[in-house]
Amino acid sequence: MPAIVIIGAQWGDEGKGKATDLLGERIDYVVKFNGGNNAGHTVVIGNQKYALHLLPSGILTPGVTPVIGNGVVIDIEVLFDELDALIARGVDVSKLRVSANAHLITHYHRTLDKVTERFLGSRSIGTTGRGIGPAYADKINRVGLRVQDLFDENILRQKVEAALDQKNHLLVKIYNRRAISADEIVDTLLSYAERLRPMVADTALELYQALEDDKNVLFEAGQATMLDVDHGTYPFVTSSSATAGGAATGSGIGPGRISRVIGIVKAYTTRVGAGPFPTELFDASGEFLRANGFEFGTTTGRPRRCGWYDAPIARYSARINGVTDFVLTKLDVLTGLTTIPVCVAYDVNGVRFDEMPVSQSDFHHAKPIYEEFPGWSEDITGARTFEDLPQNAQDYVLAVEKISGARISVIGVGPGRDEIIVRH
Ligand code: 2SA
Ligand code: GDP
Ligand code: MG
Repeated sequence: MPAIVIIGAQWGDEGKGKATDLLGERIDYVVKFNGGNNAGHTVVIGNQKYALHLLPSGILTPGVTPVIGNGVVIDIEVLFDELDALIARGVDVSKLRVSANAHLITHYHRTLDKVTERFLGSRSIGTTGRGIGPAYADKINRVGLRVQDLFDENILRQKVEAALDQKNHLLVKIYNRRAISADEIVDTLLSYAERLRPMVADTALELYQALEDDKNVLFEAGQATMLDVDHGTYPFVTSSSATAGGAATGSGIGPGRISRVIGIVKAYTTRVGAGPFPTELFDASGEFLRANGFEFGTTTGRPRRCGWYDAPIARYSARINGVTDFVLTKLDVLTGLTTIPVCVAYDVNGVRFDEMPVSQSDFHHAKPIYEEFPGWSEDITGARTFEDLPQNAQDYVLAVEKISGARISVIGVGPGRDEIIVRH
């Protein structure tokens, strides 16, 4: 039975949480496979708003088994806080499974994230400051700590000491900070072990068995294609695999199991943090999108940079991820605009690019080539079929679909759970 992957097709915050929630009732397992508490998924259910960071948003659907896969980096304190907040609101979190192979974010990762960003100055990435990059760097450097290390104090101490050796040198000598004590880190981590123990599992095996038993497994990406460490706008990316391929490596299932890849794409574009963004707006239109779309970071509260829809990015995402269906979110945010520009290609120093340029310097210099579509002023939040939309909104969706590389199966017309149009 199918493994379905949900990915962000732009720079994140496309509304992935809502798409997961939409599929939730048919799903047995929801797996987070990359990133950590840098993610922010907002889900609105009735008059309740939930902001999830480390937990997959499927945790809100009764009966679903949420899984944190090996590809995730876990800040255990944040995990417990998030679980406690959900428990206080009556959400059943007892089924959560956490991979024994997932890596840990500690105090020194958070510290390094912040001091490195400060040190980079004008070249900083604009990270969320949650320790994500340093934790993945340790993983790749083979000095990371894993969930399973919490259950062997000797090993844990050796690993923490090895990891701190170099870091303390850096912190003290280069960044002029105090050294971090291994004992402090070990004691804190050990204090989490007993609460975590019953959740820890061989999640790759459990997911294999679930798929063998014809269960429906949904993989929920954090961040997005353009923030993927391999396929995004490097170095202005996060440090994990946010594309569909990451679902396999970040969870331990075979890639052949994946039968559907759902790309979530906003009807315009946003980005938080630094890096190139060809359709970015610096005028009243950008303010209009930010205010109407409430474009502020779910995790950090930072205002998001806003711009028009970028079709070459959608096509790139469709190709890199093997997108089978797009969910086009936030169409309602465009209501009230007289004309809506859509970027159909780029001009790079006089040369037309129909596809994302492979050279980052070309992408930094890319100027959008726009086609304009007439807008609409009718409130569309009550539309539940495609035909309920005003003609201009229908035409906008069809035009965007034609140039984006996959069919648009669902349209978001408001933040609420039922504010959607299902086409296919
Ligand atoms: P990091 O912290 O190392 O992952 O930052 C590296 C870059 O990745 C971007 N990034 C994000 N972009 C959009 N949304 C994210 N999640 C939160 C949200 C962000 C927030 O849902 O709103 O609250 O600010 C997210 N996480 C990481 C980040 O901006 C850097 O450009
Ligand atoms: P994620 O990171 O992709 O999960 O997205 P975020 O939750 O960070 O940001 C998406 C925001 O858009 C959330 O506040 C959602 O409630 C909201 N949202 C999702 N779909 C729609 C939609 O169709 N219309 C409107 N107006 N808001 C939406
Ligand atoms: Mg988000």
